[in-house]
Amino acid sequence: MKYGFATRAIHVGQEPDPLTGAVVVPLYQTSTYEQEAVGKHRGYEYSRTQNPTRAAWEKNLTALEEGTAAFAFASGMAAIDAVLRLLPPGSHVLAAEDMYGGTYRLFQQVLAQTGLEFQYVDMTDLDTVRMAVRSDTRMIYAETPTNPTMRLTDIAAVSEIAHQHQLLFVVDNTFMSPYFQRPLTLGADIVIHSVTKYLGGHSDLVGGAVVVKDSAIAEQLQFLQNAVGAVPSPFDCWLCLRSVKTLAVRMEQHQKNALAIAQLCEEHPAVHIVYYPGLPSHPQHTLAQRQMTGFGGMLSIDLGSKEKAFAFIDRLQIFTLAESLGGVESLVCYPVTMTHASVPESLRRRLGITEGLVRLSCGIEDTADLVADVQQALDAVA
Ligand code: P1T
Repeated sequence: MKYGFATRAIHVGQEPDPLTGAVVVPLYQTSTYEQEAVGKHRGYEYSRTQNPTRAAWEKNLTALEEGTAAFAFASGMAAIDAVLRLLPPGSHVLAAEDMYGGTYRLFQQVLAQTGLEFQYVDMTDLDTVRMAVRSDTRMIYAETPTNPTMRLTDIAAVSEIAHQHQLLFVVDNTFMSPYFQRPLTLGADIVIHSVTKYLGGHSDLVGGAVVVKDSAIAEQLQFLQNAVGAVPSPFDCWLCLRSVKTLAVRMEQHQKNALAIAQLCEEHPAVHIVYYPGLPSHPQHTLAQRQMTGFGGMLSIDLGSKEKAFAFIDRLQIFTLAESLGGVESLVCYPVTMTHASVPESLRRRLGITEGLVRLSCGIEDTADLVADVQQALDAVA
């Protein structure tokens, strides 16, 4: 790891094309490759299995997360599904109770039918995690910070618990991106991304990724990527290669905007609770400072009621009401009926996903404009 993050993002896997000197990785929009004779080819047979544009993107991702191999998928959900397929039927998985609603739905409504057993625990409580490990547990699965209430899992501490029991520890690093957090360097075995978010960064593609350290796991994932076939198109990989070059500068501006809005919300009488790990009032601010190099562009606020939440969303001018996050444009989302509709109401209530909760994905617009927009919308509901 000779170079810094931004240099790696711009150059690793993105060397000038040896054939023509093109400084941008060519888009190999092809499904198949000529073979000179049966079985005699240049390393590429079929684009589900290998594609040079995808290979460049995977090489880049490997360098950003400081892993040994990366695998691109057609969506974040496809990436998560591939990782869970590493486990034999009958495996017990300790999963965070606080996760993206789609992950919970995949675990409960799809994978639980295939012989995996999921137990949901409070990952912020290490004793709970320790006590929940069983003889048939094979994996610990967490998202940190969590979507949407920004709770943190102590990656180094949970890695230690996992490794004491020979379990795989998987971290969904979507919210921080590798720019602000690199779980593999803190002990995690597998990192997952919804590439749709900060890595893609422009709300114009859906993608996923898995990055690993261990070569045996890499081999299994490579097999699954080809055998199951949920791969991204060469064009989407090409868009990712383009997007990732600006990841470092984007993340800085996302964070600057989120911090300014979080500070405003903390002072504003209309806001009951602010969830942002960059605020000293966040219960895990010290852990955030220890394991992350920044706090990201996501925050959630609780306005106390559905009526106030709806009125606030309605008043916003720059933030667009939409699912997803991590794009250059600011988005607002209502988790109860949008991203977390698949989570049972009792669990939602316990996690703080209330009718008054609103999630903000702060884009990279001018800070003053976003702050003014949130201020006027809050003033209207105060
Ligand atoms: O949408 P997809 O690319 O398949 O990724 C799923 C996913 C995985 N992990 C996390 C932490 C996520 O937030 C998501 C997708 N989330 C949204 C669509 C959302 O608005 O929260």
